Amino acid sequence: MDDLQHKREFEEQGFTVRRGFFSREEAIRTLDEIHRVGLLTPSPSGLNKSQLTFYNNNFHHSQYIQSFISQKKVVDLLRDIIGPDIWARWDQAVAKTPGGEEFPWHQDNGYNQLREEHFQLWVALTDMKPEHGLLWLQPGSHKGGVLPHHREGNHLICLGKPEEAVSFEAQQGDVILFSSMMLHRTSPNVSKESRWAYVVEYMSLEQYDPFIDPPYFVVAREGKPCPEFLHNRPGRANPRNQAMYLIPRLRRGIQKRVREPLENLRLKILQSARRG
Ligand SMILES: O=C(O)CCC(=O)C(=O)O
Repeated sequence: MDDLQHKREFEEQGFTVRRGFFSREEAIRTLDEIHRVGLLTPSPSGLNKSQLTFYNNNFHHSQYIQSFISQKKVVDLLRDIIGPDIWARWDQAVAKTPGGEEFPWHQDNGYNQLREEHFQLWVALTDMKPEHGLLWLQPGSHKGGVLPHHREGNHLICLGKPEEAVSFEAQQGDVILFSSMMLHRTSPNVSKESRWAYVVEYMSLEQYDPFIDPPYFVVAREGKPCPEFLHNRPGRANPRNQAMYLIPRLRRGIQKRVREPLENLRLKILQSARRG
């Protein structure tokens, strides 16, 4: 398939598959780096569950990962679909060790509360056969907007049972680029080996995310790698973006400027009352 066909496939199906996009060596080196960063900067994720562990925001702590996610072949793949100017809002490595449960059907917009589509680069860091837990996608489901989800424990589950879903066996280094609106799940790991995926979430520099704190990692400008951190939130100059997130921004402002200081004051008063 040529680049145009991959672009069409993405538009129609909501995903495109690139086998052998990274070499086994690159996948192994990246997994080593994720272990290193995870040990240095442990930050437990709210999504963790028994044998399922998420390691978030690795690129903030690793120059190797910054280069990995902004290298030329990645930018070439992304720019046909996202456009020439790109930033990375988030990344996560997902470890599913033996006995790891299903990660149920959801859209990533259900979790992050963003209203627009962004773009998920999913990388197999280990080989994935059915027994390790596969990635399942519902082709075309990115076209229906953000669907209702309900909460079960710390996970969200999309209502409705996808029909005609497809699963992907993968080898280390295979890549699937999919829409954040795509309905997807991963199946349980019933093998004796750990399964690792790495997901980077990209947006156009014109797109806005009111929920992520600075600095913001720019991946490409004018279709070329341009790794750098910015302090100013991408897309903030556009009044449409500001208007779209008016209520969540107000809520966040109240949380940061009123609720958190009040809670800190309450804790200080409690501590000094206990001491005195
Ligand atoms: O288990 C995985 O590989 C991916 C989990 C997932 O679906 C997600 O992070 O959105």
